[in-house]
Amino acid sequence: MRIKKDLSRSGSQITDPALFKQRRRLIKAAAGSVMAGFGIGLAPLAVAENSKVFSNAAKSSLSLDEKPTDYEDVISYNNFYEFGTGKGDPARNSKNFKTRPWTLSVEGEVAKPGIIDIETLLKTQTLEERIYRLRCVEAWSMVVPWIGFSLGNFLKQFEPTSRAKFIEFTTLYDPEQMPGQRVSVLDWPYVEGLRIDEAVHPLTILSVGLYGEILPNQNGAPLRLIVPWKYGFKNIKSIVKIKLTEKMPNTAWNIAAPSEYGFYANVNPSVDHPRWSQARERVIGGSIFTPKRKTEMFNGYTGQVGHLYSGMDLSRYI
Ligand SMILES: Nc1nc2c(c(=O)[nH]1)N[C@H]1C(S)=C(S)[C@@H](COP(=O)(O)O)O[C@H]1N2
Ligand SMILES: [Mo]
Repeated sequence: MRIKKDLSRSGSQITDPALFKQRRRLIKAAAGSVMAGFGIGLAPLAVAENSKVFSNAAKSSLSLDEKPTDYEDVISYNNFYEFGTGKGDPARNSKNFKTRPWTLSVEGEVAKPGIIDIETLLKTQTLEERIYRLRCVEAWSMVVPWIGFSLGNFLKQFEPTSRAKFIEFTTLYDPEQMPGQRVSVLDWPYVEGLRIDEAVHPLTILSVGLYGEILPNQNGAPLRLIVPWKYGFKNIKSIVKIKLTEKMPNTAWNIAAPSEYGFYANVNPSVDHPRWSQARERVIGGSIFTPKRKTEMFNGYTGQVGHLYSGMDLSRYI
């Protein structure tokens, strides 16, 4: 169920530091209630106006009914090569990353291209909480309560043309702020892409927050993609440009290692990465005794997205 909200009143600005500790406690409490299955989502987080907390995000029916990974793990175990290749680097090196002012350009095969300010975007989109598993191609996974909005709904206002077959996303290029971009581990800026039917699927969201708060820098502030049936690298962070295209766009990891990373990158336990198995995944936040879990086809969404790939050989179109 979707609930209409007035985002102009309960919007999302900057946290009063005094609220920070209280917010952390509330976040923990909210996580507990999700675990207990009360389904009250983030309702307890309505702490104040002008806080960094999204008190207005209704829990989506598309959410997994699962206990999220601990907040501390979600914000300290990251892949964001712009801030370093170690899992702890993004949290350490993105502290001063400036996410305001920030604009998103929507261009290419659209009748009405536009540049939209992040604050306008936050005020005009219907935000929801979606608990989704993020499954990294490195064979680990975590469950995150994302805050976001439907990419398909968002795109409508730009009026995609009939030639729009694909969509290309681009991360900010700013080596001054992003030390990783001074090293040529990837061909910067990070780019990603989806087929248009994947992009407008109701499961696909642009995320602006997690655990009820504004997206931490290391998780891709202020705006990142979440496509829950695909490997983590599709979920491009800190997006500044969305371009609708006729041709299949390049993707950062496909450019870097075409034999290892294809365009589709659907979670698929039966297709190994050339250097390791994808059959099982390590659960982030577990102890060394926590058994790995079985990887699910399409990360568990076969019923919702399997039809998008009917007739395609998924061992070839990786
Ligand atoms: N711009 C950019 N986006 C990125 C990455 C990156 O290095 N740069 N890493 C990807 C990978 S490999 C994963 S697994 C996810 C990790 O998201 P998280 O840190 O929020 O868990 O972000 C993806 N998005
Ligand atoms: Mo990843």
